[in-house]
Amino acid sequence: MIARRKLIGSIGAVAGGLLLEGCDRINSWPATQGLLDLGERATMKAQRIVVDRGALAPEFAMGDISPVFRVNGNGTARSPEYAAMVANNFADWRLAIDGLVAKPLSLSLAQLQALPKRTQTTRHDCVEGWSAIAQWTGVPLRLLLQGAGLSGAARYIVFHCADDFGGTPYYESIDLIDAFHPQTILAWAMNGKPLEIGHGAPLRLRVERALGYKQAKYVMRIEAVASLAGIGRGKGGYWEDSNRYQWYAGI
Ligand SMILES: Nc1nc2c(c(=O)[nH]1)N[C@H]1C(S)=C(S)[C@@H](COP(=O)(O)O)O[C@H]1N2
Ligand SMILES: [Mo]
Repeated sequence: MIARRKLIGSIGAVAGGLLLEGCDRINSWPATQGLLDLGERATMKAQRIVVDRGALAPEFAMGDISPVFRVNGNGTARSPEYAAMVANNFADWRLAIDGLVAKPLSLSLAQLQALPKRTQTTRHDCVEGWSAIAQWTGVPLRLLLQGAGLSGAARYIVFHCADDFGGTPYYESIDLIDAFHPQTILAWAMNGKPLEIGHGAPLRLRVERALGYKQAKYVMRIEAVASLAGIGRGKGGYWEDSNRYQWYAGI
């Protein structure tokens, strides 16, 4: 009995190994990649039908806050401009809101902090397989978009960041469902303290129904666009364009 189970187990392992190898080969074949993209788009549409995208992400108690929240991706922006803003405690930093808006805005950190704020304790889930809970305080993105007079032609909100990977600045984008979600904020505080450099000072996105790579740090500019075609290589984000991460990263 045991021997038989062992045998079946090892056959399973071998078959599994072959399957994985096969998958790798299929994945690296460009023509199949296009088909997989089609499949991914269909999955995304199906997910949107079954998932209530307005639902709130779970919120936690202060006691649940993780003692360690790892810094991931870039831990700073390396430009001299950013260093100068850090040296001046971000007094010269400005957030630009432009693109398809009636009234482009340029806001200082003090101006952002004077706007209505929301505080939420949520769990961050990185696609690499770690999670951490933190409390975030910031201004709801919808207030900024309403303040700038978002155009009816806008479909996506793009976040341009101060940091870069090999010279390409980080960028991300979300659709208007996520942009107007009540838990979508531009956070300037984490666990009751000003956002640290490692976590995206002075301002980072929290879009709580999405995976970690959507949570843009070091946000400098918020741009409303009708299409993602003109952003980077057209897939809507730094990792989407460079590493085939999915644009829709709902959780
Ligand atoms: N500007 C910028 N935003 C970013 C990244 C980055 O490298 N640069 N990394 C992303 C990834 S993959 C994750 S998991 C989170 C990490 O946020 P943390 O450093 O606060 O943990 O930020 C996201 N936003
Ligand atoms: Mo991540």
